[in-house]
Amino acid sequence: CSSANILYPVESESRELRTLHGLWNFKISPLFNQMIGFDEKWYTKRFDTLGDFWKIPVPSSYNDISTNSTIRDYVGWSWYQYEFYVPKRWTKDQLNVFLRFGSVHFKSTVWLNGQLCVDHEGGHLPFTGDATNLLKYGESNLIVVAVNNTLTPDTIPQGFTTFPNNTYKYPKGYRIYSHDFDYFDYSGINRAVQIYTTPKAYVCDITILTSFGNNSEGIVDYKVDICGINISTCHITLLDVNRNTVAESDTCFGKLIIPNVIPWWPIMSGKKQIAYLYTFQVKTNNENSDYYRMKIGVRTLQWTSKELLLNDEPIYLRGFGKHEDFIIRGRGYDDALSARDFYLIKWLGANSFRTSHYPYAEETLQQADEEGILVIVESAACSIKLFGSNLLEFHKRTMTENVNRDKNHPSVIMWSLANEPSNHLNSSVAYFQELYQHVRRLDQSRPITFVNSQQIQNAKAIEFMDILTLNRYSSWYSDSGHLDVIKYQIYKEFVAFTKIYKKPMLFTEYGAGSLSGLHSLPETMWSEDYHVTLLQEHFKTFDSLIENGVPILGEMIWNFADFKTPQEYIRPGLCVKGLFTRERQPKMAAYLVKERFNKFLSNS
Ligand code: GCB
Repeated sequence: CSSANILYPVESESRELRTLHGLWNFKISPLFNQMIGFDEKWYTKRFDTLGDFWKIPVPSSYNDISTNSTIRDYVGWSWYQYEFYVPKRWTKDQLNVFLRFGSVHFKSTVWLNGQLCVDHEGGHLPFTGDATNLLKYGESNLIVVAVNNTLTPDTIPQGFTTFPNNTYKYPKGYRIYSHDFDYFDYSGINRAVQIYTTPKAYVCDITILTSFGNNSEGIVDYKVDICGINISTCHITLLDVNRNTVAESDTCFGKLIIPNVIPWWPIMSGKKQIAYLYTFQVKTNNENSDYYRMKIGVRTLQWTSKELLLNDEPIYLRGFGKHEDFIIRGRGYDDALSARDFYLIKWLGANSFRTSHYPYAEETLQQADEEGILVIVESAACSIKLFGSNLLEFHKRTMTENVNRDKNHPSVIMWSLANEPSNHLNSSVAYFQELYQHVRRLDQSRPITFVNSQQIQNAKAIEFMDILTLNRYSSWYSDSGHLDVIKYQIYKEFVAFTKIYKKPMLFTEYGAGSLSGLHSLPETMWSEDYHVTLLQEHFKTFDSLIENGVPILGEMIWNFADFKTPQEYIRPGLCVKGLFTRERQPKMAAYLVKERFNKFLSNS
């Protein structure tokens, strides 16, 4: 009953959409009886009849909702359950009903009324099941989701479970679970759960590629896939913001020409009209037509050995890495938080961010399209180090899902295959070469990279990428306290990388931790003053790289806001390298960055 149908669900005159949000029933399986839910068929039973259950909101991570540390730190099979009604007027011989999850971390199996509907592996990406024949129309329905957040050496990202033999130190059977990334691995149903209807023949995929012709024409090459029933004609209409038709066609595959096109430009590009979006409207040509609408921007993207060009103009990226992270809800998607973040991004004068270290919610990319913010979409492969063939297959599969999901966003300008993988081993070189080719086949229109932190002699797989990247914590993790070495070290490394590989390089991470309100003169580590001086020293470095014609593509600070980490003694529960606190209030460094980023606008 599963379906690859992944288009963002929308309402239209042919479709109804409902969210299944609220307080769901929640149970966890005991550590040493992990299969109990399957053995006892929890997917057929109401949890309130089984006892020992919690209430957990959806969407939200489950970890920080309750006061119970077992739930906070839970790794294994957890179970969610919800009851909902489906209207009588939905009749299954006339329409399809799909059940869609925006993201469940990590692995999930979904039952509807006791019957298997869909399963999926990989957090941060959506999946859909066909619920048409499983629902009870005009009656109450029971949905049960089993979620397992255990990461292994064969998953993206990787996790490791060991049972130490040392009974002197640990009780018998003690489990130690670890991973190499530093963010808290928030789990559960993190994004929207929706059911929606479509006619029997329905639009199930759209692919758009835009360019410019002569005489200010915009060109939209498109392909619309219809599923369910074989229909070969559609009516396509392209509307401007006033809902006036600017181009039309009667084929599902073709080209639209827009006279006097208004291009999509990123924010702060000095253009009067930024982020202009047209509406691409599809109507299937049959008796019971399906209608689907999607916003698109007309822009081009090219990359050379020196530059990244958007609409033929060089782009310099001013931004940061972020996290989907907030108090209580963890990685649970929240419109209020997302809106606040975009206000802060614009306040800073930034033009870009990287979805470190996993694909972000589709709603975030839609807002980036609307606001003209450029996005590097990163896969969830953070800190991978063992490169087996299972991992490669998994990685390829998630990249396919990711490109399919995000291919039409004008804001998405680059794919990042991974963050800080080991890439010096022969196995990793072959791995990234094959992965690059896979993604290149899926999308020819965007540059592909991974984010490198290795020294030049070890950064071997970076040679196959279109863009060079570098994460460096000069005067923080190395030469702590020595603010005077930053320019000396970073400048040299940039020149060396770009000379050898003859490709432009993006500085993807640098930064310092600071505790909001902690001051020290002269500056010392962890103070806001040190944070500011460290950034200033980097700014001087970037300015001289630009002045001397070294091909630097941009500067991205680590991190936009403080975020939660696992428990450890080197951090107070959070990575505090944020320009903003976790509550989204500015630290001193944010004012400095605002001043610098806004200068780029006055110079453009
Ligand atoms: C890095 C990682 C990032 C960490 C950061 C840090 O290199 O890419 O995920 O949060 O360092 O603060 O340690």
